[in-house]
Amino acid sequence: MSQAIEVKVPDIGDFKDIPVIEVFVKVGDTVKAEDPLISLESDKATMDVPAPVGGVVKELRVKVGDLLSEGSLIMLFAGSGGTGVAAAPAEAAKPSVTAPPSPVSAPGGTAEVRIPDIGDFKDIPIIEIFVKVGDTVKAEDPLLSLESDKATMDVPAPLGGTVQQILVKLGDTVSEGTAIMVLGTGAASGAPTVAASVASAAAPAPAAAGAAAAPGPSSGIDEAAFALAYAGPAVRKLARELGVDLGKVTGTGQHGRIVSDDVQSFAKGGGRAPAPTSAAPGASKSAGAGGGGGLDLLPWPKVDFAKFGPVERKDQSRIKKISAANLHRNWVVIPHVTTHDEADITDLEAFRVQMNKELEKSGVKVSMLPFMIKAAVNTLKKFPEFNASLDGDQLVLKNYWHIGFAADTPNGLVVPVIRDADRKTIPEITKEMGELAKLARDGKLKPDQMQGGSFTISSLGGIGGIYFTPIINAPEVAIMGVCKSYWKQHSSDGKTSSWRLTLPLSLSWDHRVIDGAAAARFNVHFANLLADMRRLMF
Ligand code: CAO
Repeated sequence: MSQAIEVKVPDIGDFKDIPVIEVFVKVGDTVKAEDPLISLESDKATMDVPAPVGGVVKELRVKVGDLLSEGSLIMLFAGSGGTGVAAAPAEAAKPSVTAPPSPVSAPGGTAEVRIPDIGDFKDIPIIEIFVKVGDTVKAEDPLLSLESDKATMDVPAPLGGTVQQILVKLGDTVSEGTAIMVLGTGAASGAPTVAASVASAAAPAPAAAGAAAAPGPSSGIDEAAFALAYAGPAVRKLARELGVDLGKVTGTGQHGRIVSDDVQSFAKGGGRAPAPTSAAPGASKSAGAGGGGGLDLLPWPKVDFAKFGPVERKDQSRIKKISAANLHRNWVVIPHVTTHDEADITDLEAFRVQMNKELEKSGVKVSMLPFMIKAAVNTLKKFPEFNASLDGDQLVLKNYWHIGFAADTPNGLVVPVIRDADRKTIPEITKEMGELAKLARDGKLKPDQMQGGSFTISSLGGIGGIYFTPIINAPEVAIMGVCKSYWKQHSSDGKTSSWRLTLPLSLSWDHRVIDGAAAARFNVHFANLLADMRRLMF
């Protein structure tokens, strides 16, 4: 016959009098070993206390709001193991700890830092370790970076402390729960006593191409929002099981914490994460039959190319893989239309050459692109729906003018952003562009240098071509593509003509937001500005 087991709060370091914020079980419930029983939350961390062994809950000794410390009795438990031994459950179970969103340091002790919930990603290689033994880190400081073929994720410190041990090395592959470091977390950091497994919310960093981080491989869940949601490990697990996108759930717990009831109500209300749209070529099923939602494509042709001649295989670069996923999504989701036009830049080119002579000593060499950025800002002010993003049925009109520019790098395409281009002079934009383009080529652009763009210019002017169809950099709604200027004979009356330096323009726009007439007007205004920059003053 089984005997009652006292389940007590295990060793939780220096945490004392911590309020119970959630009780996951009730009397009569059958639980398995490691199932979460209660959740505690201090101002420093949230801890789920798991069942030390499987069994049936006989008596609950705590309720929400009670203050507990190590050794406090939580519940009486009829163990299912049949040994009759009141094992020392408190020793067996380690709480799993999630740092709350506020960047705070933990009290004394040490904590083992584990890879947090990173969605469906598994066996992800470590591409960078930002700290070394002895370093002091604050909560949220990045500890290391992981890179899957879908996204790059920085794993931040869940709490402040000193790095005592690094348990992994570059190239190691890790998954959720892998122990990566031991942090000394305060005065008592010399003594490695607490082995709380610390699982913080990772913030997957949008890695490239100026677009949002790629979603997880198959869940249809916004992994970045999921990782950042304010919820403990048990609630995260429940959300995974129910397919709920935590980022969309409103927390009703203390400080907006998401509790299991929130997840359950969300799921009951039909709030499952939407099924993922296929990013793989031709991988979609025939959802089209259900009402036109899917692409209903033929399977992607599988060809043994070696049958036809020698071949080599080469992995796509990280940036290429990320931009491919983003470009594919943008192309498939956004109804693109491209309107072509041309600008007479004869006078502007003469002015640019003149200015470069004058600026020679300063080392600044201005290309055509900064003028286009200024012209774009002015045009966007006149046509605000181009400086916008769609959010459901609403258009978000931006009162800032952050202009992205596509930069070609040895590893692929990235889109650095010139923030507040409206407030910068042409030489300032030139300088910043040069710095950002260099960082891009060296692979050193930081995510925030590629974020926040409200409109993008893609210039192939230094290379060639006449017209092309740039793909919109979602969630923006338009992109200006320009190619190489060339001399072309123009006539304004059909009788006389002159040779003019002509810049080909290709404006792609989202037809859900913009109409053809507006796009044509946008191009005309933009071209008129380039033809005579004095118009910027009007
Ligand atoms: N017509 C004619 N010449 C042009 C021109 C144009 N529209 N635009 C630039 N040039 C000239 C420049 O004046 C410069 O000439 P000099 O060397 O004689 O001074 C030369 O071409 C090289 O310019 P640049 O490319 O270094 O400078 P930029 O400011 O025009 O562009 C950058 C900077 C980073 C945008 C560019 O280097 C780049 O990466 N472009 C590619 C963008 C891209 O790949 N887009 C495609 C996206 S879709 O896949």
